[in-house]
Amino acid sequence: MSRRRKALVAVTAGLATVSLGLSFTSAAGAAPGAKTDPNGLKLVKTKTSLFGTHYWYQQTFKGLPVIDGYYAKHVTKSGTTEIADGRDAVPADLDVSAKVQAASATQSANSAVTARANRARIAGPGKSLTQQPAATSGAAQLAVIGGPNARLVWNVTSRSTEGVSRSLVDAKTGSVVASKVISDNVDGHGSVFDPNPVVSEQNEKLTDMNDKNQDALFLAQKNVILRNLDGSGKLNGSYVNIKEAKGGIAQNKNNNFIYQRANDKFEQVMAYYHVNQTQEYIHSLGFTDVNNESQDFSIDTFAGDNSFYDPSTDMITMGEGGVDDAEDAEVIWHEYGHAIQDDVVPGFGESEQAGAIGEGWGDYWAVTNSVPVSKGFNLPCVMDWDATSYTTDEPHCLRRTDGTKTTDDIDGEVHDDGEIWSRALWDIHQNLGRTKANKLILEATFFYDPDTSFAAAAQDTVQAARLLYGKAAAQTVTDAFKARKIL
Ligand SMILES: [Ca+2]
Ligand SMILES: [Ca+2]
Ligand SMILES: [Ca+2]
Ligand SMILES: [Ca+2]
Ligand SMILES: [Zn+2]
Repeated sequence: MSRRRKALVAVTAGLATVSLGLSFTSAAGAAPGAKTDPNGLKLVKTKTSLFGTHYWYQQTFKGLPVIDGYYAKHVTKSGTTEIADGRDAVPADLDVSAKVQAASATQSANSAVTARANRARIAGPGKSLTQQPAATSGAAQLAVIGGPNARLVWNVTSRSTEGVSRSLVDAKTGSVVASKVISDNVDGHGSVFDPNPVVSEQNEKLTDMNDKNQDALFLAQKNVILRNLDGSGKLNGSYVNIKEAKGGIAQNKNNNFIYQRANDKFEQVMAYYHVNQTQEYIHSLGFTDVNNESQDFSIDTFAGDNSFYDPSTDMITMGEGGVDDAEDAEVIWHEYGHAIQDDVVPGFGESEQAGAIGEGWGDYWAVTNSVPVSKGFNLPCVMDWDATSYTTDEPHCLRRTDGTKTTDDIDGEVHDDGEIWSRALWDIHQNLGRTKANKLILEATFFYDPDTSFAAAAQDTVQAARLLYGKAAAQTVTDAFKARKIL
């Protein structure tokens, strides 16, 4: 967008007239030379400095904000007033009824942002062929551009791999007038358990001690880079948004989020890091539309020893009973597994067997995400650290993915029956390898019915294996489900 020069300044003392150095037209009829604040200005902020008070106004036109149109009044303690006038002239007859719908403007804006982000990657250093996620966006707002090309626009805020972008879409013609990155994605620093202290320290004797800091647990912490943060100084980014948290949301303007486990903010960092990791992994498999959004989390806000995904609010709540659930990445990944299925198959889990598939998949997703960092330690054991609070046998596991249940053992409880499903997935993982297994299982999920059965979902999985990797792989997958008496 081309902009004309801003900030013509008039200085007055006492009651002298404010002189505005540019011609200005607005429906509200503010005229040059007005003694008081011109109409069409909305006070947005008042700041106090050593010298005085600073009033910042947004220029408006027929109630809509004028993009980049500002007006500031600096009133010093000695009684002088200084005006910084950054208003743009808007023709009084400009029509402010949109011809283009908000949704279609949003779509155009997101396409422009996605295209630019992709060009930047190809041109940039260390070019990567990994497909990048498309831009997502918040609500579109009507606004006005002033100046020589005055027009009505939709102001669309989008999020992409480049960060947060602002696009202006002509509300009459639908063309994208301007689009720019207003805040880059940034890297932060954090400290986490990965996946949990029992596994990383290979120590089944560790205990919670009511969330106390302990040397052994401090040693289990690992310093990590927190990628894809939006730069707001909060744990908010492309794939994760810590929306609510006991004791308040972690904030640091330099994006440093280093805490010990007794600090509840540690769990916020855990959720951010491990969900970002798992989304980067999903993208590395080629998927660009698997819960490809900033997943909301509510951390340590449930006193019971349970965590849950609520499809009605699209929020994951992490409980703090026993070991704080978010101290174990496998609890985070299990819940995220539910969010994935709800995103890919709207309303997923309507039948008991679909519910069991959800639980089995969540356990499997926890385990497969642990594989790269677990050095082979008790891989099929689910939630090794969280389970120290409520199990006595070693290894401590909430459930396992290498059980021997078959459909003969169905008891109608989704977590119990989920072990039938997770074992089949784990066999596929063991026999075809992690990458192939996760690619075909994720692909198959897109074909599930919300009220699917073990057998129908197994058929979808066999079909995905056949199309991706051929007959032999399909046979391996079939065998895994046959061993569970699913097929
Ligand atoms: Ca904790
Ligand atoms: Ca717990
Ligand atoms: Ca606790
Ligand atoms: Ca584990
Ligand atoms: Zn679950």
